[in-house]
Amino acid sequence: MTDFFKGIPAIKYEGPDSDNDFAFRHYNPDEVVMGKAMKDHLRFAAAYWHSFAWPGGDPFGGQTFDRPWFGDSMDHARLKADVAFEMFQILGVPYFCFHDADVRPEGATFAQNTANLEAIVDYFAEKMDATGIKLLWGTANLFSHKRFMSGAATNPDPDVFAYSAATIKTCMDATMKLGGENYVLWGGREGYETLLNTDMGRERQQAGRMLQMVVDYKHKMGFKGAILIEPKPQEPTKHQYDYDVATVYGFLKEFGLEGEVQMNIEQGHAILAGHSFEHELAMARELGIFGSIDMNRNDYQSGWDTDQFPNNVPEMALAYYEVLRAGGFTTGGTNFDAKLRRQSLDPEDLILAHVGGMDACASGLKAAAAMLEDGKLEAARSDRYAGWDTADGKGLLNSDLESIMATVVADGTNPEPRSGRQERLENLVNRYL
Ligand code: XUL
Ligand code: CO
Repeated sequence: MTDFFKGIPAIKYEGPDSDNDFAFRHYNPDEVVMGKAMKDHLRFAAAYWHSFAWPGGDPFGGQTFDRPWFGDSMDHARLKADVAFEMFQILGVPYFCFHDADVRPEGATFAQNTANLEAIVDYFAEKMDATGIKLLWGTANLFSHKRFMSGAATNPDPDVFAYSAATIKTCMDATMKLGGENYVLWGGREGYETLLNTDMGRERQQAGRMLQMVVDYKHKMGFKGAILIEPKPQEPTKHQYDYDVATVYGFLKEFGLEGEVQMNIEQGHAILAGHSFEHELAMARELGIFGSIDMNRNDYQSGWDTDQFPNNVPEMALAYYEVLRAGGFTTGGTNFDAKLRRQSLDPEDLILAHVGGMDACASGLKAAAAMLEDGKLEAARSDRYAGWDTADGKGLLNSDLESIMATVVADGTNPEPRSGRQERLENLVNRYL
């Protein structure tokens, strides 16, 4: 045991009336919601990078956090792992997620990086065995080091493509070894800063080819988890190729990968793309590529990716409504891709941020389940489209313009506008919150 979280107890469910800050009011892991325990619906994961690797900097100032594991040695990396697993246990999160660069020191060579990663993977394996905590997903950080400044797969320099491919292989191996349930690709620098120096056609081909190689290797190694792409429209690059769910779907189709790759959808990225979170989730569901979520909250004024812990229950209810409509998670889960504010210095801030986020997710889930079980919202939706379920409605889509016109003329078709009932439905949704 380290003493980092000294004095902080394991967090337990105490119900909505509790006035204990270190307790769940809504997240009751074994409580059954729509026939399934809450913990199995939500499948919470803590993100290594924000909680343990981020020093608290912003564009105007550097490190604010003073953590005993900040340093470049393997000893630091092991201490970081010790503290991370202590946090996972205090919170009772069943999963975690990591990038290679979060968990191992940066070596002078590729071989050193690989050796460092393998050593930490062995260390994780012991801790996972001892605690029962599992890996939701692993990923490669192909964006922080300066070698990736002009992209990873999309780099103009083929050596960077090669270095990136090799790094992805080591991270897929690590994920497989730890029994990870998914492997994520977020194209942090797969985009461009200016078209003046960018060969967009070539870069897209490179990105598509890299993804095909990832899928080929997944099958070769017998990885049973899902390959997930995490869309984001901009930041760090001005324009990123994986802009949003619909854009990525077009990309997958082009490279023949639509049956192979699903989406990891992040709240903040949806907002940056000018969408709501529920729009992105619904789009993925309709396209059959829903996978997992990165749960956080984006500031609506700042225009950049603030990665705050989630606390907006009404929005989360609509998000989990779409997750439930998609049939819930299979390999995916709710990963807190969220970081403290840089003034939140204390160990207890880290715990309470997650406690609040987990509680808000649980409230959102319960409201979403109630909406779905009640069925009023779905009944209103079906009613709105009822005409399409009639024989005439169904026949229309198999018809042609000439026959349709003949029918419109013969029947004297003259459609009457009907209310969309938006306010009524908004009022209905608020009743479940
Ligand atoms: C960045 C982001 C990443 C991915 C994993 O905005 O969300 O942390 O989740 O690379
Ligand atoms: Co993310």
